[in-house]
Amino acid sequence: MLYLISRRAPCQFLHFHFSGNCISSTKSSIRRQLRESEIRTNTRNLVPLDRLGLGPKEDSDLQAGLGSWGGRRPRRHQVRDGDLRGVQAPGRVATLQAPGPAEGGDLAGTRPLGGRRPCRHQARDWAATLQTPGLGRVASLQAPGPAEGGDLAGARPGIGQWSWVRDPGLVAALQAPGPPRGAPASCLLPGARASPGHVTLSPATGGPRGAMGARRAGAWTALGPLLWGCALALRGGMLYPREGPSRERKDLDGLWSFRADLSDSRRLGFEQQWYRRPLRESGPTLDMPVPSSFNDVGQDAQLRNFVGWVWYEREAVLPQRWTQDLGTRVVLRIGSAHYYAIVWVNGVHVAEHEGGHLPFEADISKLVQSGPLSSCRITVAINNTLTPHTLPPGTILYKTDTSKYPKGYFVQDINFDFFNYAGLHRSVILYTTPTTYIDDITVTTGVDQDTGLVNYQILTQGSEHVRLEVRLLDAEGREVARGTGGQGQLQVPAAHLWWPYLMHEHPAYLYSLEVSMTAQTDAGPVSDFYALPVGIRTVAVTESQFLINGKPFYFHGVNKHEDADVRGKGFDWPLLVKDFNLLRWLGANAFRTSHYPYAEEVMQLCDRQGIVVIDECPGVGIVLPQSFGNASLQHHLRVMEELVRRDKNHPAVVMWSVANEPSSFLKPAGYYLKTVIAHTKALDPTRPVTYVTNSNYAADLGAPYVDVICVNSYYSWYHDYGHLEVVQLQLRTQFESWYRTYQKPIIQSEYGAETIAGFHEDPPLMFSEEYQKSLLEQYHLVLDQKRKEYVVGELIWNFADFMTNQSPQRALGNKKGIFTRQRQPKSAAFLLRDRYWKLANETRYHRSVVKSQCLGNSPFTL
Ligand code: GCB
Repeated sequence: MLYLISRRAPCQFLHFHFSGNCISSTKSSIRRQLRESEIRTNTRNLVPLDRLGLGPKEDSDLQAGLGSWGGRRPRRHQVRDGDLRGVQAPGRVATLQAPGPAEGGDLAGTRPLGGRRPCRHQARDWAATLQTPGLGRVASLQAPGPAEGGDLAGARPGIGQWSWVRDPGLVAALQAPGPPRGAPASCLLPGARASPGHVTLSPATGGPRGAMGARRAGAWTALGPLLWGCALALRGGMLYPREGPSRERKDLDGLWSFRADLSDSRRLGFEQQWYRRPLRESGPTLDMPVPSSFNDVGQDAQLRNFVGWVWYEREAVLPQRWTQDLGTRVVLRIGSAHYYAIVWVNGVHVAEHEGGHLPFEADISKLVQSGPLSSCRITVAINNTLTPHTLPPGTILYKTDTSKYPKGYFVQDINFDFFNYAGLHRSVILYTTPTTYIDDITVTTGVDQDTGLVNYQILTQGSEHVRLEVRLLDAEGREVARGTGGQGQLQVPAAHLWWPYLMHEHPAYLYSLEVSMTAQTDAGPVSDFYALPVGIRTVAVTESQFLINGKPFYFHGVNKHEDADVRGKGFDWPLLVKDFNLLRWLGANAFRTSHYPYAEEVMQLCDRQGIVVIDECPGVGIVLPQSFGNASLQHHLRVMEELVRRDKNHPAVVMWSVANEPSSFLKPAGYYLKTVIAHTKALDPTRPVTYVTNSNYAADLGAPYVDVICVNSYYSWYHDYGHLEVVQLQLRTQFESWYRTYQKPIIQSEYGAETIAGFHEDPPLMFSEEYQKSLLEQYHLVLDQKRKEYVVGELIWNFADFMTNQSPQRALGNKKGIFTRQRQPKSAAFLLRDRYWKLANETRYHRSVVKSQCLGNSPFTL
């Protein structure tokens, strides 16, 4: 149910750097690089992926990205330009893509749709919701007048007609027919105003800096029920496995058997069906820790750089009840397998999943309950090959010059700047639920005066006849509200809001939503129980501010990586706790999950400590034209669905980022980014959406669709090397150009300098600790001016040094960390620490309260 149209910026200059080989580039050199890459990607793909349909898709994909859509019929997402686009979402919403160019028309007046020219498709009895990109919110619209026809052919046949409006840059969500869930056919949020391409909260509505406007809060009360009702429903939930009265959990962390398929074809494992018997019977195996990347634990360069299929296997002993009680559902959950995974249990194929960084599951009850065995053998084959259509994309380069390379030689080429670690990166878990169970919970929150509003929607599986009860408990375990049924709104008088770290005396206040389900089934009564942490907070964006709970929020934080010695991207509790202690020491209140979703445990800690998150999907390195085609787009939409499904209930997540540094100046990028952003907004109408750009403001084709402009720049590093004196001028120009063009808040989402810890040079020279500090200081001078206007955040690149591919530009990885890879501070960490605590003192909400929220001594005093 989305409709978005761009205001295109004229293409003038291009500023661009490829991650990893970062250089600023002229337009022609970019074209040359792209041409070369194109030639490279036309080579044959890695054979084993063909088998999975991961190999190169039809040429039409590229065509599709460039405007004509051919060949393959998309599975769920119709992404044809020139047509309405429908997404089958059970009982809920569908996505409409507007054809052709925008016709304009302001969103004037208070009457929804008033003053605007409705076009082709109108509907009579459809409730429509209108997403305001500047707000990350929704207002409800009632379709005007009599229907003029226009079926949504193909999308939801027979259901009815659709209403949409042409508003540049506006996202409209259409609700399936039937009574809108308790929501009044209201108008735009009071005080919202619209300009082509952008709808913003006027100061009068948002309240003066600092005050929660009563009218806006009132709108929340009215719109709350609609808000959660209009999010796209995803098939199947992905609740984090928690133990409880009705659920057990068994972690399969530890040593697994491991074997890389070193055969030339990389197919040996499939040809010999290694999943049918214990892996050790197929040949020599290694002990492999899980969670961990496989790359750095051995002494073998071949394994470190291996591309293709690796095989993991582990026996799991199951409690007797799991295998004998047919009322128990046993689920296998893999937290992250990079990149493509196939899973067998006792030799039976149970799951297949594309993409790292996100969990997937298989119900294995039947398998484990069908025989006498009390154990099961879990086999996981993982392929780390990246193609132009994976996320992140990559290319297999075949080196065919036999005077230089052995026969069949190939390497994995990537356009992103971190090592392509692979393996079982997060825990593999077995857990149980009853066979009738709570499948998913969606919570959105609002605030009306001092009353907290908790809107919930619960999905169950297994029986139509369930009874649901919800209780909201405060941090002391006292019940503060209760409700019944699959959806509703809980009202919490004098609510404790969830505040970011350092913004409030008691940051990160969490309630617990306790959901109880009971059902009468043929086998007798069944009950399930799930407790979800809930933070009550609002997020909004104006023309120049990012508001949390109606107060201006300034992101002073970091970009991170999941990266450490030996374990690579493997999840590790001590590392996680150390990183959070460092963040608090630093006075950081935010980070971006550059450049992929982090472990669920990381997000939980952010909720608990008040660290605000810009949640980024693995859309990094999308630079080749092929990667903007149909196949890539479909996959990207699916990844966003998985990400939103996983992280939607985290109060710490305040914005989605759909990509990092895509070639947003390429022609197909506008449509591609527009579609991914619109889809993300449909999935979650409560949060702003962005992507991170390094394109020139005048060339970027996706910027019209984002709520917040996130810009990366490396002045005096990737160009004007060593010339710190130009940083201020260039940075000021950057901010002013972007703001003049878009009037949206801006985050400096990356800046930094490579620094080898212990290198000292004064006057500063590149790579010395002094140079990193001086460069940061130059940035800070401009940030201090612009944060008084419209810059709403600064995120240093990077929190810690991290591993990359080998290249002449990288001395054992990327060294832009303010901490080393072993988490020891460089001089810049102290500089940043002074700054962040100073910023915290300036921007915190409750001025009267002075409390150190840091673990050690802190300068957080009045
Ligand atoms: C960037 C990328 C990041 C790189 C960084 C660098 O713009 O977003 O992935 O690591 O630059 O250090 O070059």
